[in-house]
Amino acid sequence: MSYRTPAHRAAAVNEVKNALLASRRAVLTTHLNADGDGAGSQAAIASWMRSNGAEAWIVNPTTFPKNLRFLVENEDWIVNAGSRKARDLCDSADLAIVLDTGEVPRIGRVQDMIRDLTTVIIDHHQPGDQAIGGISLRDPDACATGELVYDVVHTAKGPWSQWIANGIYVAIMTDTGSFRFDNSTAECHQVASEVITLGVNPEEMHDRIYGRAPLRKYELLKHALETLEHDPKSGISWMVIPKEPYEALGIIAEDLEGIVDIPRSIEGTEVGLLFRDTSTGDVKVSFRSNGPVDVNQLARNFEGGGHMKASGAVLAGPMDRAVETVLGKARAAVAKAREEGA
Ligand SMILES: [Mn+2]
Repeated sequence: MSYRTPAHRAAAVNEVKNALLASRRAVLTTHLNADGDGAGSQAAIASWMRSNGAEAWIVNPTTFPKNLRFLVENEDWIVNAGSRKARDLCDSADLAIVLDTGEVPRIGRVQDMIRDLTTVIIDHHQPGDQAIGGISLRDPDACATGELVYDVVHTAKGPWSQWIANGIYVAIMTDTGSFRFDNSTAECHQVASEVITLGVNPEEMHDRIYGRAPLRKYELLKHALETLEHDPKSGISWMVIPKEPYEALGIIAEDLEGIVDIPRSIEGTEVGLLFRDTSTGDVKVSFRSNGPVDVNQLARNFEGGGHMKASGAVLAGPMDRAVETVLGKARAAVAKAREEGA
């Protein structure tokens, strides 16, 4: 059985495809701290638009992750948002494309730069209350934004390239936790199958993303594991990334990828949390749910958000108070979910 774009989003896919094909110069952006889905989707769209003769530039609110740069066909397409070139590109572009988020605060300083441009949004998050306006392809049923990008290129009948296929594969692989999470649907595997047929090497992609951690990540983990806690009564497990070793070891955001899976994977855990002290004094929190607790709602208590089973938020410090505040809301969310399930 080969893949077909789900009927409920076919019209939106078509509209977005037409907007992308009509553009001659587009600026692509994604959320703060791009992940494999945001960056992979950007890489795929950029290569596809370039092969159609358009210019596509990547302008992100934060640095494009080093470990995902191999996905971008030409690194010159990545432009620092703080640069003159980025401002000139945004001024002369005819389209902005926002990938893997649809909310204003999530694109940081890029919001001001693309304010006057016609905007396309391709995203699979639950809608929030500060939506970016424009031509939208939003579907929380999609396992990843990469699945929606596949729909767009598929509907346009290509042209396909290795670059497009790799970007889509990595988008889906990373957002499904390597095809483990409950968004690993039949459709998601079908799209993966299609892009493998187009030339993706799954072993190589997995190795490039997960098989090459810098030593500093594990040096940091030695410290973080000392903070690991589990509350059997509430089913909440949490861990803190301490500030001193984070800074001393030269840790960067992408080094933290996957670490939240440690508290989450403890037996009896319903909600796993990872806290990090930032240099600005704010505390970043990652939320993961193993069961019925909707951590998108939980994160929204703190003006964050994401998905039902994976989300994030930023709170004011200090750490002790942030941990207590979040644990309080998390315990209430677990109690509510248990009540509703009983
Ligand atoms: Mn995503």
